[in-house]
Amino acid sequence: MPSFRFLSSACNSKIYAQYSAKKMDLFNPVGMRLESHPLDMNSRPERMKVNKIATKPFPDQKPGTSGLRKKVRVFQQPHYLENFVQSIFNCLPESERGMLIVGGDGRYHNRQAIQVILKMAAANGFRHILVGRQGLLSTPAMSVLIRKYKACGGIILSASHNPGGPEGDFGIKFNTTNGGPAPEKLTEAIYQQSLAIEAYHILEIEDISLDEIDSCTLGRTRLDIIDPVEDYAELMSRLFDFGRIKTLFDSGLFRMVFDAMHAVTGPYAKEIFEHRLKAPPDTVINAVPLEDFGGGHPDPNLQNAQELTSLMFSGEAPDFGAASDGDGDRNMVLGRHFFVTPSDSLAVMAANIHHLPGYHSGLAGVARSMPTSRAVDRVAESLGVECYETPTGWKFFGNLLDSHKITLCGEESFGAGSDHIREKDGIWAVLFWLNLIAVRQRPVSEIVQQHWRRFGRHYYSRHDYEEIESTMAEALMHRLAEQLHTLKGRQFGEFRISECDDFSYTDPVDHSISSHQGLRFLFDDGSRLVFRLSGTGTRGATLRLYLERYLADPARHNLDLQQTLAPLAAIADDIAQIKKYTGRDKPSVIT
Ligand code: VG1
Ligand code: CO
Repeated sequence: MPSFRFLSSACNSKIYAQYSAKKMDLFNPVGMRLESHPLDMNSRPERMKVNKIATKPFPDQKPGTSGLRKKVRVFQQPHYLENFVQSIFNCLPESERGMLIVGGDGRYHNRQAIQVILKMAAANGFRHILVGRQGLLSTPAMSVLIRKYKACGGIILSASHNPGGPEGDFGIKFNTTNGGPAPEKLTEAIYQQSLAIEAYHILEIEDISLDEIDSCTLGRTRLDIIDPVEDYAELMSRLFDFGRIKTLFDSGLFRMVFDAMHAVTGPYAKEIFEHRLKAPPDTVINAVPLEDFGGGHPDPNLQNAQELTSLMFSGEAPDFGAASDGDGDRNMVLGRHFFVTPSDSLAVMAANIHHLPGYHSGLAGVARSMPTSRAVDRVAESLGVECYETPTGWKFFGNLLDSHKITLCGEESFGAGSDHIREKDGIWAVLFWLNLIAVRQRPVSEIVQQHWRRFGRHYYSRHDYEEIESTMAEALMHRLAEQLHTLKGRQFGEFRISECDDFSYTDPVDHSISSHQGLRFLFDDGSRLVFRLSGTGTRGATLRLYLERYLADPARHNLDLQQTLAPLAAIADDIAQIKKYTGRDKPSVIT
C-alpha cells in the first residue's frame, strides 16, 4: 500500500507540464472557469477532504478474459468497486500517476461508478484525468486516447456484450500505457492487491456533472470532460479513404444499415457514417446508448442482433449491414442475404489489406486467437508472413503489435483490429469493409466467395453451453484433458485425430507462459475441435465448443453450415460427453 500523499503530490512533472500546455486549447479553447466552478479547491477548500476508508478484501476479484465482470448487484455492495479500483491504483507507483482516462459503455451503474473512480483517482494523486462526456467512451476510443495523450492508463466500465440493467452485468477493465488490456502479470498483481487491501482513498466532494465538455480541478488534479468521439473519428479519417467511401453513398445506389444495439457506438457511428461520410440519416439504428441496451443483449451475432439480421435477409435488404457490441470493440458484417463469419472476415482483410491507403505497405504478420478458424493462416502462408496463434483475449496481441511482428489480428468472437490501437475495434472493421467495397466495387458475398475459391472454405461455428453448473463444466474439461493421450490417432468414421493437446502459449516477446488455454483436436483432413471454458460469464460456467472443417473444393462451398459440421459435433459429444455433463441436448447459443 503506498503511503498517502495526495496534497503533496507533485503537479510540475515534465510530462504534465508538456501535456497541460498542449491540452489547454484542445479541451478548453474558451479558457477555464476555475473561479466559478463548484469544485474549485481555492474557493471551497472544505470540500476537498480526503478520506481514508477502512475496508476488507473480497475473495472474488480475479479478472477474467477481459477485466472483472460481475452482476450489477455484486458491484453495488459497499466497497466492492472501491476495493478493485484501489487495487489497480496500488499497482501504479505514485511517480507514474500522470494522466488517467475514464469512461464506459453507458450501461446501468456506469454513472455512479464513474463518480467514485474520479474521486478516488484525485485522492490517489493522479495529476490529470480525462473523462468522456456523460461518462461515455468506447473501448477502442479509450485505446486511441491513451496512446494519443500518453496516459499512464485507462479504466473502462463495461461488461462488453453481456446484458445490462439492474439485473444485468457490470465490469471494469484496466488498460495500460500502450492502450491495451492489462497483461496477465498485471491483472494477477491487481488480484493480489485486492486480497490484501485494508483501505482506499477517496475525495469527499459532491458529484461532478459530466454533461458538458468542461474542465475543473479536483484538489491538485486537473479534470477534463472531453468529447468521446472526436479523437477516434479523426484517427479513422486518416486510416481510411473517406473520399472514396463517400462516393459509395453519393451514388445513391449503395445502402447500409449499422445497428448500434443501443450501446456505446451510437454516437461514434452517427458522427462517422452519417456526418463525415454522408450516409443518409437513417443509416444508424438504435443509436442512443441506453442503460439497459433497450432490454437487449448487445452482442452482435445473428441471434442477438435480430432486427439487423432479419432486415439483411429480407427482400428489402440493403447492400451492407453491420453491428457492434456494448463497448464498441466487436463487429458483425453482413452483405445482402449473406453473413460473414468473423474468422473469414479476418482472412479477407489479410488478403486485401494492401488495397487500403492506410495499410499500403501490407502486412508485417498476422495473429489469431487459438479457437479462431485457420482461414487467415492460409492467407499468411500465401503472402509469406508469420501467423501467430495466441490464447483467447486481446491482451495476448499487445506484445506482438508493440514489437511490430503483426499488423492485423482477430478472434472468432466478432473481433478484429490492427496496429492502429491495442484493442479490437468494431467501427474500424466496418470502415475496413466499406473501404474495401469502394475499392473492389463488388458486393460482400462476391468478395468472400472469391476468397473461398482462392483459399478454400473453412466451415466454422461456435456452440456455447451457457450457465451450466461450474463443477460439471470443470469435470468435463478435466476428464477430456486426461484422455488426450488415448485419443490421439483414434478414428471416428472418416475423421481421424492426428494431434491433440492442452494449448499452452509462450509469448515470443516477453517469454511469459500461459497454459491451459483450451483443449484442441486436429484431424487428418484439417478439421478441428476446440473446447474451452469462458472467462467472461457471470453465472455458472459456459462451455465453448469450436468446430472447424476445411473444404478446398469449390463445388462444396455452398453447403449448409451446421449440417457440414454435424459429424464433428457428434465426435465432440462422443469424446467429451457434453450432453451427459451439461444436462443439455443442444447448445444455448450458436454463432
Ligand atoms: C470472450 C471471447 C473472446 C473475447 C472476450 C472479450 O471471452 O470468446 O474472444 O476476447 O470475450 O471480448 P470468453 O473467455 O468468454 O470466451 V469483449 O467484446 O467482451 O471485450
Ligand atoms: Co466488447
